[in-house]
Amino acid sequence: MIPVRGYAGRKVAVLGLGRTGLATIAALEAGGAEVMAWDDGAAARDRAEGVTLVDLTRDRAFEGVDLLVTSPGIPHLYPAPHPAIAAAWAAGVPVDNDIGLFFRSFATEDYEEFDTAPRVIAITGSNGKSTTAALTHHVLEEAGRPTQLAGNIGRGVLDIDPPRDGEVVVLELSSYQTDLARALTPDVAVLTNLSPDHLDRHAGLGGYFAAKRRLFAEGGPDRAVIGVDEHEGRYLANQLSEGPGDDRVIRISAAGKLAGEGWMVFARKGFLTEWRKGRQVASIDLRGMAGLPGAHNHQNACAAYAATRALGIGPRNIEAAMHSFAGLPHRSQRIAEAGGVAYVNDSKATNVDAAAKALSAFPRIRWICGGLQKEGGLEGLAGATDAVVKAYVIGREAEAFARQLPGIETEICTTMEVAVARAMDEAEPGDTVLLAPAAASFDQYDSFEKRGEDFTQEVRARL
Ligand code: UMA
Repeated sequence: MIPVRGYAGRKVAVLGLGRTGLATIAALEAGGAEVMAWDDGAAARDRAEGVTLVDLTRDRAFEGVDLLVTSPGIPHLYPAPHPAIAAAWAAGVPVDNDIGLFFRSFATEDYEEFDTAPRVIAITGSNGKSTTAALTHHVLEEAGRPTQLAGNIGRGVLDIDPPRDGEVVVLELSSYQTDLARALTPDVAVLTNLSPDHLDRHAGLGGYFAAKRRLFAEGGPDRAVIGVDEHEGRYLANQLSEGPGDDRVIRISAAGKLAGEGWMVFARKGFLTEWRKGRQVASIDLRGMAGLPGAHNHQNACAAYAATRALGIGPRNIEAAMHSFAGLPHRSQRIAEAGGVAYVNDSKATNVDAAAKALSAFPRIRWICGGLQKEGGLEGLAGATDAVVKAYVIGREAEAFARQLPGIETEICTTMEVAVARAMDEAEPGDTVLLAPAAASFDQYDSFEKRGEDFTQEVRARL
């Protein structure tokens, strides 16, 4: 755990008692703060043993309080601020999150004893940030660097162990986390890509991009790795560069060759290539890397390559580590192969953009899709469904979902059980049965993980 500095003997309120809240309370108490906490859910309050509970929505709850620390899943501004957050504002109490506390508390006096100061790589983006973070962590591990992985990927950032000599902490950060943090000072910051997501929490795409951009605020990272396949990435890279040859910015792309004087890493036709000062420095064949199928994973490979190159890891070490990367569960995860048919679980494709990327990674797809639709409908799938032989639609609103898939043969299956059974019955050698829902899971499951596990179970039960 990273003890929080600067609040010894002071009163701190914590809102939310999930992974973030519990790790934050432990880290605040280790730093000597007096902590009180609240969660709107009775079950979460019951689970929080030994925590001083105070209803932060009651009158004068913030009297004498020095700070409110909130959790990423709790709206702090849009669509409306949580009442406790609004009450903290009214009482003049600063509001921060665990990420802000982490960046204030990470560096300690112990650094003086270290030969190599610890570093932080922070990774954000709409899609691919978990895979990029896990791959970056894996490359560092394989290269023999002490490293830890935390953040949106599932471990609260304050939960990690104090850094060792030469350690690299890899953080996956969501827009919820970057939006609110009062300190954001990674050594290397990464933006994988940008496409609409979480628009309700950011009042639209502009607010969403603004939240992610905070990671790159002027005077921020020593190196910025930026996906330039969208306008926003190109704009950000341009804003951060002094000129075309400024190699504090590493531009990455999976959409084609990048040209110029600067530092670039791009993937094209299955090859990753690094260029610096107008010359090719290294090239890696990504084809056949089992943990990184498809152009979207090649973009993740470029981001992880650039982030680890920025810390001095050599191309051949990175290549070897990429070969041994197993991929993450629920993200283009090959769960079985039988009778020439591959079964791939991409339950994490909760939005249209992520699903479109998965659909471009395989030929001849029997596509299991559907669930709780996000804003914007399925328009983003136009042109992305060429490899789909047939769609097997699940979800409570399966018929409405199927109506938005013109030009594709569809079957309303509603449940995962039926969808898997039908897709398996009809699959031929060379096909891929792909779960890439293009929708959230909450109409039928607690989480995308549960949906992916259900798919895996249904497939395995029938093999
Ligand atoms: N709660 C309230 N009031 C509310 C809303 C929630 O009291 O109005 C309480 C809930 O009852 C619950 C607690 O807040 O007990 C949950 O807090 P949380 O939703 O912030 O969840 P954590 O367990 O703290 O997990 C969070 C991230 N969750 C979200 O951003 C929604 C986790 O990312 C992250 O791994 C974890 O911190 C550690 O950093 C998950 C996620 O879904 C994977 N992220 C989103 C995504 O990837 O799309 C952004």
